Amino acid sequence: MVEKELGQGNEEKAVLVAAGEDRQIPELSRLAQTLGLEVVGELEQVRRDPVGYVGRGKREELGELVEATGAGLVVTDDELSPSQTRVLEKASEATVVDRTLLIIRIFEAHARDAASRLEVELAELSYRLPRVRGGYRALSRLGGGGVTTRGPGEQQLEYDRRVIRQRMERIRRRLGEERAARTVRGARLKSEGPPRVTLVGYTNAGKTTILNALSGEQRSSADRLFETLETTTRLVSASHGHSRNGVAVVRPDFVLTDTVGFIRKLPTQLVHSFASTLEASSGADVVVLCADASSEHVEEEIQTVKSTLSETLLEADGDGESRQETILCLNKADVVPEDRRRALMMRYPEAVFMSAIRYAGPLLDAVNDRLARSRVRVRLLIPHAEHGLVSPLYEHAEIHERNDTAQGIEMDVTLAEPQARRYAHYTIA
Ligand SMILES: Nc1nc2c(ncn2[C@@H]2O[C@H](COP(=O)(O)OP(=O)(O)OP(=O)(O)O)[C@@H](O)[C@H]2O)c(=O)[nH]1
Ligand SMILES: [Mg+2]
Repeated sequence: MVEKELGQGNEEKAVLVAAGEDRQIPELSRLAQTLGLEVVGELEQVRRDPVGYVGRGKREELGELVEATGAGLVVTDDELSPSQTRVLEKASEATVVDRTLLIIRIFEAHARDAASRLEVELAELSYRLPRVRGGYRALSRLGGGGVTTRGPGEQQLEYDRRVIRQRMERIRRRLGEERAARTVRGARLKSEGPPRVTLVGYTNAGKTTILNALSGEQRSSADRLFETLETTTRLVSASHGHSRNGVAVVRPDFVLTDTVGFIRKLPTQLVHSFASTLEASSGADVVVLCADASSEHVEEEIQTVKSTLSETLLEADGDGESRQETILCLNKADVVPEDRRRALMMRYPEAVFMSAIRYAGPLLDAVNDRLARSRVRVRLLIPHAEHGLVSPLYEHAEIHERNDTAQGIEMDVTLAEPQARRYAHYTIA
């Protein structure tokens, strides 16, 4: 049997199949729709079947449903083994696309910059590698065409696998170089820059909308899953803020980073696509965990984000800067019914409730509070050789006194605690 590619012929109609206690047909349906598929049927089963994902009886039912609806695609809520895929394709006589391939295709469609495209390609290749059989069309992209027209002999398959591995190796190298460059830029920001705030959260929670609201940017936000596939950093300056009760508040500027959204059952092949998201959150002074308060599964979504972050942050750089603040931001309050809203406020008493499309001020206040709460007054002695460290202080700190001495520039300043930590080397009694 020859595998077909997504989105051909009548392959815009899909039947969804979800098995297992943790199945979520509505989310799978949104994923499918994000890719432009029309969902024409749904089938669920409590238990996953090792042979064909769903049991024999359900598979027969699936075949009938596919025939009745004219669907060309079957989309499953979990990643399948190659043999499960074959069993399901045989039973349904349709192309089977599992959750992993579906998400990879969405990432592919939404990747905008060169790095995200490489990350997605790497994900697709590692998904494909154990599934290579004769006649897989996607290979033609690698070998400049023609690869798939040859026979599916063992030698050919070995050749295909080798081509894939070589390509993966080259992509990994390229991404490694970019990562190194990012680290250098990051280190500079870290020592000199204003405090860093990072937005993380489930896909579609409203992160980009929040970035736009706070920074006056116009990044693309849309009611699609995985709209953002790259991290963006913007300066939020005090002038965008608002004074409380007309009293001018001394506030440091901060840089705000928008990141790639998470999802439950995240395909492991896509870890590279989250590298910069994870770097941005491990390096942040304040992490804002955004959640869609109107989602029926908001608790689980918050938990998914927390556990994905903590699993990966455990391995993050141990430079001792672990005093990270987290703010939970429950967004889309405008579409949350009153009783649900009260329940969530009880459940998350510390959370900031707001609607980013109406007014993101409450979050700005919370961030500024965290940053201001920790403002400290210190005396610094900055050697003349490092006078470049002085000018950031004029931008982000309150200067009480400055004396240029023989040893260096002596300064008495008040600044945000995260920033003070960066100047710890230069503190004097
Ligand atoms: N009703 C309502 N909709 C909102 C609010 N904030 C964002 N949205 C909508 O939610 C959808 C997703 O918003 P995005 O800002 O793209 O979400 P995101 O977290 O960046 O999503 P990804 O980039 O896909 O991870 C868009 O249609 C927004 O207009 C809000 O406060 N209220
Ligand atoms: Mg976004």
